[in-house]
Amino acid sequence: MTNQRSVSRVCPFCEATCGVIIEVADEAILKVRGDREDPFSRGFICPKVYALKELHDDPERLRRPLKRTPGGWQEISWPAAYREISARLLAIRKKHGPDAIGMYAGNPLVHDLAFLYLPVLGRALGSHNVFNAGAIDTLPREVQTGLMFGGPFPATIAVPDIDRTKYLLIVGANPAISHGSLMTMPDAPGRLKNVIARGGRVVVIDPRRTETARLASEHHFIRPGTDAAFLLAMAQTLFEEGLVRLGAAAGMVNGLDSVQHCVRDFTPEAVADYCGVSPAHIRRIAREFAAADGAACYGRLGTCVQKFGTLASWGVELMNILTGNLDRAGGVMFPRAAAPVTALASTRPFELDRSKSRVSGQPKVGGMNPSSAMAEEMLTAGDGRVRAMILLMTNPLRSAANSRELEAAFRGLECLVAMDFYLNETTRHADFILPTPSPAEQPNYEFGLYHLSVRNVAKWSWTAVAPPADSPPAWEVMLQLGAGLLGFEGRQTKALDDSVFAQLAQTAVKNNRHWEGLSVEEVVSGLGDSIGPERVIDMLLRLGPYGNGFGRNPSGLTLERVKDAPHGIDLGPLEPRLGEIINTRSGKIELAPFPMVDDLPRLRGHIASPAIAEQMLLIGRRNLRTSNSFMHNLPALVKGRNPCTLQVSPHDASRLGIADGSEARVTSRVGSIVAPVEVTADLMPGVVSLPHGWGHDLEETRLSVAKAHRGVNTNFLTDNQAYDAPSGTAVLFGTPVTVEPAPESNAELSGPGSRAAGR
Ligand SMILES: Nc1nc2c(c(=O)[nH]1)N[C@H]1C(S)=C(S)[C@@H](COP(=O)(O)OP(=O)(O)OC[C@H]3O[C@@H](n4cnc5c(=O)[nH]c(N)nc54)[C@H](O)[C@@H]3O)O[C@H]1N2
Ligand SMILES: Nc1nc2c(c(=O)[nH]1)N[C@H]1C(S)=C(S)[C@@H](COP(=O)(O)OP(=O)(O)OC[C@H]3O[C@@H](n4cnc5c(=O)[nH]c(N)nc54)[C@H](O)[C@@H]3O)O[C@H]1N2
Ligand code: SF4
Ligand SMILES: [Mo]
Repeated sequence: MTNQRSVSRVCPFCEATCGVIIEVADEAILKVRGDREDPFSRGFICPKVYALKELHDDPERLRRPLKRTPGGWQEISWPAAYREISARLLAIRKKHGPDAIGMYAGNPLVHDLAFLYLPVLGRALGSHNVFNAGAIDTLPREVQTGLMFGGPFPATIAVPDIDRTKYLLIVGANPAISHGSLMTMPDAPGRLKNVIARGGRVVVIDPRRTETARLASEHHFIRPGTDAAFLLAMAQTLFEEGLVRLGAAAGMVNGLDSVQHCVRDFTPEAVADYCGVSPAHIRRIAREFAAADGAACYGRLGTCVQKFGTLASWGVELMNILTGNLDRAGGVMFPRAAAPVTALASTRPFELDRSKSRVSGQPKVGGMNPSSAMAEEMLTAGDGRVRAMILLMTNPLRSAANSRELEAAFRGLECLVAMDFYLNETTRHADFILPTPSPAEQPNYEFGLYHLSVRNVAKWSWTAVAPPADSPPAWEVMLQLGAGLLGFEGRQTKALDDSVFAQLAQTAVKNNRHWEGLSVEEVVSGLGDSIGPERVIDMLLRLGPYGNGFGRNPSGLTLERVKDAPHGIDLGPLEPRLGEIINTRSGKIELAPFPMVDDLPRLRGHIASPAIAEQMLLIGRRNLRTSNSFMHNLPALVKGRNPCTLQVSPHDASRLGIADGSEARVTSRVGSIVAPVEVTADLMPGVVSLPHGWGHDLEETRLSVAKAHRGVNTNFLTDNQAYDAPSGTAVLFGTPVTVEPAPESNAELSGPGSRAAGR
């Protein structure tokens, strides 16, 4: 008898949290469709959603642990894997100390409940060599909001109130394709169109005329890496023209005079040539922004993974604060998460680390080294050298800057443990690959993203199909790896989890501000016999602002109540709550923190340097149908035209003598690759664009579909020594390159790694 059912959940493949219905018969996924009854997404989905089925069905997805042996890969049992891994790691730690084992977690972990167990594993590891994946993504924003509001991230991120705004200024983000980031909103294209439909404006600032730009009221090209100057020139205009109004932030800020002083020389005229945006446009956009009845400035990767990521993020925030749009309907607002994960975080105000990374002195944040320091920390001898790594759902040999150097570094490790379900470019170096179930086989609650959503919502994701009987979820694997490092290898998961939970409950009760008289014992006994992250989420929901307060508010939320609403619960539009957010030492929003002020001379130096304007700059590009590097083995998502092309403007193409459809060699300080050329007027002259996550040409991987759609790896070009000074974030956008025609014969000389030659 077939057991047919419809399972409701949230799609885990980007930050939009679209509701989906998965049609299942027995343990087969028949179909995935948008959930029209989801109050937040109302049926919207994008093509990536099919990866729920395709990933599940992929015959090359690993289902059992693999161990490297002299005779090749060998399947082993989970208990054997835990036992052998703990023996190997403990031996390395005994000989070389705790810093000899590093750890690095990638993007998909954010969408897995196991993310809650990352600090647990981190503590068991006790190493200074934890590497920060934020340093190829969100870190400048984390540092900027941390310094201004006091943290913790992500609770201090104010998101555009997109459903009410009258003016949305998008600087360096492409939500029509990415579907939003640090801004959770299903149906980004629809919401953008609605801003215009209600008489508002959407203005896009981007070196590429993007899919978002096409939906917008207006688009301006900008030279990569110059946004900080552009945004500070708008702030200067606000001061000069008497347009500064603090609104809800009045009386809650420090340093307004300092900001005025800092931006005085960033006049629109002084920065226009540098940015490639005319002074008239800069002034007009600043005036319109200030005059709008609700305006929101939003920046994402284009203002983060660039030369001045922290300053550009500061500029974005200043625009919102100086025009009174912080904490205002139609401006930018702080979501109120039903399960506030920040209850588990430190309440100490955010500070930048004083120590730097061991080898090249890159900035550390939150005790973590930036991902760009990974290779050198493995390759450079001395105390604290990394000799073993634990990777959690990441493919740094395709996603991190200067991935060719990482290749050598990973090859030289004494032990590599990768929790991953593909044998790919990175995991091929592993000694143990630990595949956790496919997303459809696991429950989920997007606790992190609901801190960033444009409406307050709560939704449980149900398991669609049962995982194989002996296939532990990622949180259990992490718990067992941690136990192994503490010498508790072989202990029962429940016993381990109870002691972890007791600690989490202690922190949560200590941080609790909602409910009087709550005790740890009450929390622990109130959650009965449950286990794992579900128990943690249940605690957070009960303790949270809509919670039942462990009986103090009987009609409030519990996990059971959330589960009882299969399509999700809408908790209403964003509401003002600035007073609850500020967590700085001064109790005020710090408008001019010293790390920003101290970085201004670097920006002024860049503006004054004449050579800058001559450089050809490489930026990235995202693909609607795949996410980062791990969906390229799914036939439905990679069929059709090759998206991995080098986009070049017609002006540059004719100047350089490269034709559409030909091949070009692109060379940076660290590497050189050959890529097919697409000539398009969508690119600003002086800028070329190549997507990331490709370059699947290595024999040893088990990715036969991806190999047939290999593309080239742009991170052979990005430079791990180029980073944003305050945060240590890699410059992935704005890499100086030379571009030249690639004669067929030259291209054939290229070595492994998508016809790329190291230099
Ligand atoms: N040049 C350039 N580089 C970039 C970017 C850019 O724009 N330009 N973007 C950067 C950004 S923002 C990010 S977030 C990073 C992303 O880079 P990564 O964090 O490395 O993410 P992915 O490339 O998607 O690799 C995810 C890995 O996790 C595995 N995986 C996926 N889902 C699961 C799962 O459910 N369980 C298990 N066990 N394994 C899973 C996949 O097999 C894959 O190996 O790339 C960064 N790199
Ligand atoms: N379909 C799809 N969706 C995704 C992903 C994916 O791989 N595919 N990845 C997910 C992840 S991990 C993330 S972090 C988000 C990212 O979400 P977004 O940041 O919205 O995505 P990007 O496409 O990287 O957009 C960055 C934009 O900045 C522009 N840009 C580059 N350099 C500069 C600059 O110096 N200044 C300015 N002003 N603009 C610049 C680029 O042209 C690009 O349009 O997307 C997520 N969603
Ligand atoms: S936009 Fe696409 S990838 Fe993102 S959650 Fe929705 S369906 Fe999934
Ligand atoms: Mo990302």
